This record gives sequence, C-alpha cells and structure tokens, in this order.
Amino acid sequence: MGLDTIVRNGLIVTESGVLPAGQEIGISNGKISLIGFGLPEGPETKIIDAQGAYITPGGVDSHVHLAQRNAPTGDTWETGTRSAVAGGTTTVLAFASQTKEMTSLFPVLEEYHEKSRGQSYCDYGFHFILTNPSETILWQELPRIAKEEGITSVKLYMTYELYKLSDRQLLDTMLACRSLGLTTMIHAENSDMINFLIQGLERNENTAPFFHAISAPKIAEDEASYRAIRLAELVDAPVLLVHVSSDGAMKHIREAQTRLLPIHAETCPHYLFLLSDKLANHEHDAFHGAKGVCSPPLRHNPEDLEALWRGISNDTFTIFSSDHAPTKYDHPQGKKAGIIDGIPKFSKIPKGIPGIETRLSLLFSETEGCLPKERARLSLARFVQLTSGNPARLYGLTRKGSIMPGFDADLVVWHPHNQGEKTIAQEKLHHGVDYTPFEGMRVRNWPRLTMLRGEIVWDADKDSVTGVKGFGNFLKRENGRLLVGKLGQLPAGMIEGERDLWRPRPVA
Ligand code: DUC
Ligand code: ZN
Ligand code: ZN
Ligand code: ZN
Repeated sequence: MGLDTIVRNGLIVTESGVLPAGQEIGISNGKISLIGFGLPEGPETKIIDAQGAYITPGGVDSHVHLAQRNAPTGDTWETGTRSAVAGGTTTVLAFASQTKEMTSLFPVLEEYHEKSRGQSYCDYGFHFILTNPSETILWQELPRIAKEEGITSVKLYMTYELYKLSDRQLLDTMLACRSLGLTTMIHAENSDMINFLIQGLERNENTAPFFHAISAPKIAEDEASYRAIRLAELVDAPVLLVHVSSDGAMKHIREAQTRLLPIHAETCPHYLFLLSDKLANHEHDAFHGAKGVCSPPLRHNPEDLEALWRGISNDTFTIFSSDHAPTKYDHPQGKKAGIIDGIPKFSKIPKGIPGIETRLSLLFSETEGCLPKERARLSLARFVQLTSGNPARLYGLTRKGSIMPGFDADLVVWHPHNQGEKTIAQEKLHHGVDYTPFEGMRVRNWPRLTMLRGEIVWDADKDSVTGVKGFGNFLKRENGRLLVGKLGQLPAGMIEGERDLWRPRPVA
C-alpha cells in the first residue's frame, strides 16, 4: 500500500531545529506516517512540491473567541476558522462562556456544540469561562466534562463585573483544577483600579477611545498578575497568565518560574507589534481609535514592545496566541456600541481585535526563516514551540503541533525565499469583520499551503481557501502537561496538619 501523499523538497522545521535538507513527509490516512529521504511513491501517491521552502506544523491557536454571546458582530465558527486556515492555523481552542446566572455548564456546552457543529474549517476544542464556580460545578460537573467531553481547561477573570471572581473563588477553582489536572487560564487585571480610573476619566469628560489605554494601565495588570501567582502558590496550582502585555507582569512571572513554580504565560501579536497610538482618532473619523481597543490595552512605548520580545526570546512565554476577539467596527452592536447619544464612551466599546489570520506570518517574519541570524528575534525552532508545539502539549492535544510520525498531517508550507512577502490588508483577509488593526504592515512571508490531516485547505497559488466547511473536527483533549515549573512546592515551613489542607480531594 503506497503513501497517500508525499511532501517533498521542503525544509522541515521541528521544535529542535530544521531537519537536514532532502527529507520528505509521507502521509497516510491524514497522519504523518514516515519522514525520511526518498520515500517510496505508489501509483496513487499525490506529490506536493514545497519548492525548497520551510515547512512548519499547522498552527495551534489556543486563544480565540468565536460565536460568543457577548460579541454579536464577531466571527462565527465559519468565518473565524476560514480565516484561521488562510493564515496557517489548523487547530483553534475557543471559549464556551458561562454567565453568572447559569448554575450548570451542560447547557453552555450544548450551545457551543450547536454553534460549531458542521461549521468549522479547522479542528477545534473548547475552554470553559467560569463565572459562577459553585461546588457542584467544580467537583461534579468539571470532572465529568473533562472525562466525557475532553474539555480540560478553564479561563478565570479577575476583572469585568459580569465575569470576575473574588480571590476566594479563584482559590477554590484553582484547587479543584489542580486536583483534576485541568489547565487554568487567568485574565489578570485589577478590577477596582480600572473602575476607579474609568470613573475619574469620565468625570473629566475624557471619554475618547484613547482613554481606554489610560484606564487600564500596566500597574493594574502587574498587581493582578502578582496576586494570581501568589494565590496559585498557596494552593500549589499551575496556572497560565493569558494575554500578558506588561513588562512588570512578565517580571513577576519570570521570578515565579525561577522559583520553579508552574507558572505559564501567553502573549499575543498585538502586544509585540502595536502601540497605543492605534487608539488615536483620525481627522476624518472621530471614533477610529475604537479599532485598537483590546484588553489589556495596547501600551505606550517602544520599550514596552521590546520587553515582550525579550520574553519571547528567553522562554518566559510558553505560548503565542492571537486572542482573536473581533467585533465589527461600523456597526451599532460592534465597536460603535461605544457611541452613546453621539458621544464616544471608551468604557462601552467592546474589547478585542481580530488576529487569527495574521498571527503566524507576523511572528514568522521575525525568525531566522526570514531574516539573517543577527537580526532575527527568534529561531525557527522557537517559532514552532510558541505557535504549535507548546500550546498542543499545554492543552492536551496529543496528535497536534509537531511534524512527527503518528501526528496529524497538519502542515504549513511557506513560500520559498520570502516570495510570500505582502502587505496586510483587510480586503485580503477571510474573517467576518470589517477591519484589521494590522492594516498596512509588511510581513516577510505568508503560508503558501495549509494542510489539515493531509488535505490542502488553503492554497495561496489559487488565492483560495480550498478546504470545506465542516471538515474540522471537535477534539476531545487529554489533560495538559506542565511545561515549566513543577508541583509539590508547598510553602516552606508548613507543618503536617496544614499540608493535609491542600491534598487533592477525591473526585466524585
Ligand atoms: N479578554 C480576552 O481574553 N480577550 C478579549 C477581551 C478580554 O478581556
Ligand atoms: Zn482575557
Ligand atoms: Zn482613518
Ligand atoms: Zn481573549
């Protein structure tokens, strides 16, 4: 029996580097079955010529918002995942969001299955946003859902009235997640600091979009990040701080990692490439700045970007995700919900920006794959770790994120010799919203082909998404693996009886 497909004449990038030239990837039944020189061709074998270009694993974007109730003008599963594959991403993890009045997670789960079934261009899974973590949810529903549905991660918020948890709720939830081996994502910003500043700004009629960036300063992220880490330390739980945008938060994370605490961190393209000048208005449009409103906000200085680039290079960050959270700009339920009686009010602007399609090419542009070594920000191996390998392991996607025999044949074939260089433009993107905050930026390469389980789903030569809606599968996940730190670092000097407090409870 011959191979279904052979991808030849490419440079295969793994998490430990680029394989010697000439190795080919053999694919059978949607999986990588062989890697080696001169793979045997059968009469039916399809040959894909990589034209000497790099081949990286299909991107795993573990932080995207699709079809959430709170974003009526955002992407659906169809438009969001179409945009994903056109940018080289083959797996996404999106949020199923509980609202405070929901006492069970099962209806939310059904709602998200319903919205996504038959709609996705790429493989996908869910995280739960927990806003009302009752005993029943933590100790009866989560264990069942993890086991039966393979949903093995949750996101917890420290800000927003409709989402935020108290420190006590964070502790209870972290302890339960630790017992169950779930991955716990934290949105760390100090809610009271932000509300205090919003009120002050509004009192002085400073309500233009730009003031969003003033209302949620780095110190609010630093404080909450520090607190989240200390809370996690108390119950010896691993956590992931998501969308980190500040050097102060990064320092707390780095310090915790140095002490071998299992603290993971994520950052996103906008915190590496964009500054708060994006929130300024234009002469011809007094609300233009709303296009740059995301949370945490874009920061003010080039040094802020530099600091995060250091975290990318030195392993402080475990993963790099888009935080794709789109809303239409020119729509009364989109960004323009922030215009009240004709007056812009930054605090009412939906927070979030699109970025699922541009994530990989923006970061790839800064690698040794596009730049001479002296000027590159990161190696190709590090690129693969951040964008596919690490998120796959952290979230228990055991067949995703690596070019290895036995893994799904999810691949990105780049253009050879930076022939894919292009300018990012809204009219070229495949998402459902009406702008990109990266408009006009040059990227040095773009995926030429995206393959999902051996099928070509994006073909730049045809300028076309060639995959079909519904080909993407829901992925049941295993428990994620710790990638930094280790468990068992109970506070020094703890006496025996105290230790029992933190023993994981038997799960119902
Ligand atoms: N948190 C996110 O994770 N994404 C967008 C907005 C937010 O607050
Ligand atoms: Zn968040
Ligand atoms: Zn403009
Ligand atoms: Zn998000």
